[in-house]
Amino acid sequence: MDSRGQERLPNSPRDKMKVLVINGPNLNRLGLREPEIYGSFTLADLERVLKKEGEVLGIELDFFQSNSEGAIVDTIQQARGRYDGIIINPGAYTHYSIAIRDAIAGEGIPTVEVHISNIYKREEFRHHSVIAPVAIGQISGFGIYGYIMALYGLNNYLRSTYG
Ligand code: CA2
Repeated sequence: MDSRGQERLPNSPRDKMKVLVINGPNLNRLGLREPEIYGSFTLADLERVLKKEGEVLGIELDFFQSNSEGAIVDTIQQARGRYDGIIINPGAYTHYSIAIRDAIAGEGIPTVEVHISNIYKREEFRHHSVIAPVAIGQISGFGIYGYIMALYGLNNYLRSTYG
């Protein structure tokens, strides 16, 4: 809903485009542990960098991190009508959360999946994503820069699809 209580339309000229960035379990530890895999940027650093990039593109960004599957599902459900797109790193839920996959598919909000590490170069159990088939695309292996790539990809997708 927008400020006048109207259903929000994707990329509506009425107000600024809004994107929600969701980070799943353990990503609150970014920069604090395993820097050789996930780098030395903290989650707060990532949010600051993305916010700035959003300003360049004219996109307002909100951020959510949770270690709980249910909280992530609730957040995706509540995003309908409020956000034009979602960028999600579902963490380990990537590999088995049918609940998060169903929420993304059910709400129909264009969603980009991001992984900091290259999941295909790691253990075999990380090679499969149950989220990928309901995402518009997946970015994996570019460190936190992958979130910026996702923002640009989503921006282009939304403006060319609805603009
Ligand atoms: O590469 C990614 O972004 C992952 O989504 C990260 C998940 C992992 O389970 C996926 O297979 C790939 C794990 C997130 C753990 O994040 C930490 C960050 C810093 C320190 C410790 C954990």
